[in-house]
Order: sequence, then structure tokens, then C-alpha cells
Amino acid sequence: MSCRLILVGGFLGAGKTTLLWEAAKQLSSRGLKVGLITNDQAPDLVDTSLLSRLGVGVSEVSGSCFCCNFKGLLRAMAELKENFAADILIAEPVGSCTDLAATIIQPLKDQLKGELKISPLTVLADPFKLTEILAGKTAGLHDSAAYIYRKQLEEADLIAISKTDLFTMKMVSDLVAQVKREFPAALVCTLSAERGFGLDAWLDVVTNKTDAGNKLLKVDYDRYAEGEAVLGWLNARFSLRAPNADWRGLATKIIAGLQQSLGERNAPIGHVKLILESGSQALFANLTESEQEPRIRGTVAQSSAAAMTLNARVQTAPEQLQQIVRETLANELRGIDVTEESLSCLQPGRPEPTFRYASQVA
Ligand SMILES: Nc1nc2c(ncn2[C@@H]2O[C@H](COP(=O)(O)OP(=O)(O)OP(=O)(O)O)[C@@H](O)[C@H]2O)c(=O)[nH]1
Ligand SMILES: [Mg+2]
Repeated sequence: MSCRLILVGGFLGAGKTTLLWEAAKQLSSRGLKVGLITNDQAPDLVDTSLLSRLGVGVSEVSGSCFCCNFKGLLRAMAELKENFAADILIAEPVGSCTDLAATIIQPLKDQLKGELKISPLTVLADPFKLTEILAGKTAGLHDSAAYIYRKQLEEADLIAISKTDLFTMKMVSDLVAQVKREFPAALVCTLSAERGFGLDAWLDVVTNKTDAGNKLLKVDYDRYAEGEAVLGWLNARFSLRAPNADWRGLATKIIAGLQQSLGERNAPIGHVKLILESGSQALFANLTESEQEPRIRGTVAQSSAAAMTLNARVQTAPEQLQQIVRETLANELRGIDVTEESLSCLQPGRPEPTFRYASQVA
């Protein structure tokens, strides 16, 4: 039976994983078998831990983006089909990735003819950053990172303005009009995945249409590489022990401490996120530049042990990011027994796609 792939791209922190979570819940309740694919430059991914709590199949492609590890993407798709009988796959590429129509969608069309339906490429856009980018600004990003943001919008088959609950209806409708003017060939929709606004309309498009990867871009790979390389990328996992610890209070202190230290060093935040798990409970904390305030969700009861996964994408050198994270944890977790189980900190390398198709596959 043929399977469907929905790709949800968009810049760091745009709300992709939140949308995957809500979409998977909704589709599962309709009786569909959903498989989710996460992607990152390194292992120990918060998104994978979070989505795994849904009870649907989740496969992680880590170590490089989908376009540079096309075989990894194919393996993940095959695994979800075989092990979970998934008939609908939703994949989230790395937030700093672009050129997906040429490097993922055309190769998939070519190599999996008849086996796979591909939905219109969705690019999620945070309304604050989108407003700035459309005004010709850089949304607090390095010039070359803003270039990636713009390329993501240019190649979208469907631009989905996310987090609309943070804007007034008038602001949303003005933004929609502006996006339609600038990107007349793209479908445009609005979403608040958290509140469920616009979810059914988006699902209607991506579960029915198969018009994907219509826009092949000219991409300056030097600029693209620079836009990724300005980011420090840290993934780490820690074991925490303390008698009767208040985990929510600690997660709040860690995320606030990171926000303060990064602010003091003028290091713009792409996305800092953590998941803290104890037994069957979990809580999540996120920090994005546009939201200003950290967001903490979920609960973990007082207990003596927890596991924490932390991912940070910040415009700073990786060595500095690593130092800030270690110092902040040392400051905020006094009295807690902390074991660093793993830590990788890197600067993303130049994107070298496995395939890059210059023309559209029918
Ligand atoms: N207000 C509001 N916040 C949202 C919504 N969707 C996501 N967020 C918040 O935006 C932040 C980032 O969400 P994610 O879903 O992790 O974003 P992402 O695009 O997957 O991030 P990366 O994987 O790091 O690129 C989190 O704090 C979410 O709670 C929404 O509909 N409304
Ligand atoms: Mg994500």
C-alpha cells in the first residue's frame, strides 16, 4: 500500500514539533497509523524524547540533516512502515535547512515512484520573525541565517503562519495578505497548533494534496553554509539526583539562567529546549527569541531522580555555548548530584546534499 509523507519545515523554534504532536494525535484518532521522523545534527534530541511519549512510532535521523543523509531518511521511513505499519509519515527537517524541494522531494519522487505520496511542502513561520523578515529585516538573525529563512519561504508549497494565538485577528489577516502578495504561488494558512486553530484546515490540505516540491530554488551554498555555521549547536543528556527535588522549579531556574547568561554575552537564541523526565512524567521548557519569556509545560512530581535532555541552538561559538551551559548548570543545580551522560557541541558543517535535482520530477 502506498504511504504518504508530510514534510514540515521552517526555521528554528517555529513550532514544527508542536504541530507534529497535535497532527499525530488528530490523525491517530481518525484511525490512521502515524509515524514521525525527527532530524538533527547530533544525537540526544529533545524532539525525539517528546514525541516518543505520544505512543506512535518515532524514528530519529541524527548526525546530519535529511538532505545530507538521504539514505538515513529512507531507512527511517522504511523502519516506520515495517515496524509500525505506518500509512502516514510526518517528518521534521532541521530548522536551519533549506533547498528541500531539490534535495529531498525530487529524489523521493524519482526513487519511490508509485510507493509514496508526498504532500505539499509545509514551511511553518513564527509570526514575529515572519513580520520582520517581510519588512526586509533580519529578525535578530545573522544576515546569512535570515537568507536561509527567506529561502525556506520561497520554496514552500504551503506557508503556515504559526502561533496565531499570539497575534490579534487583524494582525494575522494583514500578515496573510502580505505573504500572499510576496509569495503568490504558495498556499497560505494560519495555525495555532497549541490551541488547535487551523489544524483541521491544514490537515485537509496535507492529507489530500500531492502537489509537492514545485519550486526549485537557486541557492547560494556559501551563504547557506555561513548561515548554519554562525550557530553553536549543543545536545546533552544529564542524570540528576537529589532527595525530593522540585523538578519544575529547577527546570525553570536552568532555562532562566541560560536566558540571562546568553543575554549577557549578546548571543541571539535560535531555540533552547529541555525535557526533564522522571518515571512516566515529563516537563518541557523552551526559550525562543521571539517569545521572550521561557515556556514551561508538563509536570514531574517531587522525586529523587530525573533524566534531562538539553538542546541549544544559539548564535555563538560552540565552545562558548558549552561553557555557558556547564557554568549555568553548576550555578543553578547546587546541591543536586549531576552526571553529564553525554554532550556534543558543534558548528554545523557545510551542507553537502546526497542528491540535488536541477529540475522537477513529474
Ligand atoms: N503560543 C504558541 N506557542 C507555540 C505554538 N506552537 C509552538 N509554540 C511554542 O514555540 C516553541 C517552539 O516550539 P517547537 O514545536 O519546539 O518548535 P520547532 O520548530 O520544532 O523547534 P526546533 O525543532 O528547535 O526547530 C515552544 O515553546 C512551543 O511551546 C502555538 O501554537 N502557540
Ligand atoms: Mg522541533
